[in-house]
Parts: sequence; C-alpha cells; structure tokens
Amino acid sequence: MPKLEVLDPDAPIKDLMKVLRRDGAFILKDAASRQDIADTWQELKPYVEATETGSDAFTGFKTTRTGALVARSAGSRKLILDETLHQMCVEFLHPNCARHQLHLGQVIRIMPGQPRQAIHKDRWAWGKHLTGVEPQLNTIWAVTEFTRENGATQVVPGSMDWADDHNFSEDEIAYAEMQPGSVLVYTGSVFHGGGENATQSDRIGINITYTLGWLRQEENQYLSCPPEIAKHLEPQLQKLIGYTMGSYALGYYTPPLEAGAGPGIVGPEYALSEGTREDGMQGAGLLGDADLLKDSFS
Ligand SMILES: O=C(O)CCC(=O)C(=O)O
Ligand SMILES: [Fe+2]
Repeated sequence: MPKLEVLDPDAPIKDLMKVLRRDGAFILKDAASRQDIADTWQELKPYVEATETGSDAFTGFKTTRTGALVARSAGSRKLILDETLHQMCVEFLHPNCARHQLHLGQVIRIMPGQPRQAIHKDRWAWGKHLTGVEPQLNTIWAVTEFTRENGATQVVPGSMDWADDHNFSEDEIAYAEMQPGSVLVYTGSVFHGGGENATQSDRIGINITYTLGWLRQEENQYLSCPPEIAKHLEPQLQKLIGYTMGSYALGYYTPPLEAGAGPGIVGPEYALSEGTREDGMQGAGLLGDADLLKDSFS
C-alpha cells in the first residue's frame, strides 16, 4: 500500500520540491494552528450549511462545495497567503509564468454515504490538449480529521505521467490521512480523488488551488470577490485573486467612465452604467476603484 510523505512546513523548500516532483503530492503536517482552522470554519460554516449538494457523480450527490472564500472569510485569506505554499508556487509555477494566481477556493464537505470520487487529474479542467507545462499547484487543508473511513483524499503517488485511462487498483492508492491543520499538497498532474465516507460524520476540507497567471481560473474570482470587496484587501491578495496583469499584455482594462473618453468610444452599454446592467451586474460601480489596478504595469 503506497503512503504519502508527511513533511514539516519549516523544511527547506528544496526538500519539499524534491518530494513534490517525485510523488506529485505530500502532506505538510500542522501547517496551520488548530485555532486558525477552527476560527476559519466558524466563518464558513453558515455558508457551507446553506450549500446544496452536487448535481452529478463527480461533484458528489452527498458532497457540498462552497466557494467565494476570499469574500467570505478572513481565516481562509490567511490560508491562501500561506508563505510556504507561496514559495512552492514560485518554484513550481514560475518557470512558466511571471505570476501565479488563485485558481479556486472551495470548502469540500464529504457527507456520510458519499461514494469515492472517480480518480482524475485536476489539470483536465482545461481539457486534455493542455500539455507541456505544469498548470497548477493544489492544496486541501484538513478542517476535520481525514481518515480512510471518512473520505480522506485518494492519491496515486508518482502517477503524473501515467496514461489518462489507467485502471486503478486498490494497491496503487494512498489516502491523505491527516489531522486538522495539516494540508495535502498535490500537483495538477497527479491522479487523485475524494474518498468514500463510510462514517456518520462529515469530512471537511478547504481546497485552495493556484494556477499560472495566464490561464483561465476555475472559479471566477472577479465575480466571487468583486472590486467593492477586493479594494479592501491587502495588495498581495488582490493580485493573487487576479486584480493585476497575468503577464505583460494579459488582463488590462479601461475604466468605462474614464474622464476624456471620447463620445465615439463610449458605447451604448455604458449608458446603463448609472444603474444595473441587463445581466444584473452593477455598471460602472463594478469597476469603481481605478487605483486598484494602477500598479498592474509595474
Ligand atoms: O475532496 C477531496 O478530497 C478531493 C476532491 C477533488 O479532487 C476534486 O473535486 O477535484
Ligand atoms: Fe481533484
């Protein structure tokens, strides 16, 4: 039965990277304090309890997935900005991008009776034609204990280059068993999936993933954390969720009501900017704080 390595968050980054490149995954033990995890859970619990279960087998009929973590919880902002993970993103992603960004933040609650999830690679989110780069680095922070019985993530260590249609046998699968505050770190290329919950209580994890600055994010961060909220965040987090340029020419914008915009430029859609646009979004207000992106070109 394969096992995941359990490493210390204070270990040198090069040691963590060595295991990540070899196995595609490992556990960082006690990377957050139990208190921080408990506080974060208190902030997120009402949203999780109000979340509907998944609508297909992959998302899980007995699983809830709750997003918009940055807008909803100060504690999850701290997890998202974790310094060890930041360093790992730099090592792992920056060979292929100038900046990385948040890909998604999601509380995954696997409830009693949820069968195991199909084993997959998260990079398939972009389709199987994306090859030649490592597009993402992923984490799942344990909020509850993760055990084999309650749905600890299944991981196939070293499977990054295995065929997409590999048929997995039980003796290839490791389980990310860990205590609250520990975090599973895994690449977008390693095979994994949620575990079966055969117990009577929930398995709760916070899935936080990071991607190359030039790829489309899985969770739309501009809608999940719109500018009126984002402008109050620290600049590092604003940039991480996407309020910056993804690279030299990616992601610029022009404030629609910028002084001096000629009549030829102001199109009919901006005439609605005083109120609500047809799609229900606020008009100019959505892009209100032009300063937010000022340093985009720096
Ligand atoms: O919840 C888990 O343990 C893993 C879930 C997962 O891999 C996914 O939904 O993509
Ligand atoms: Fe996954």
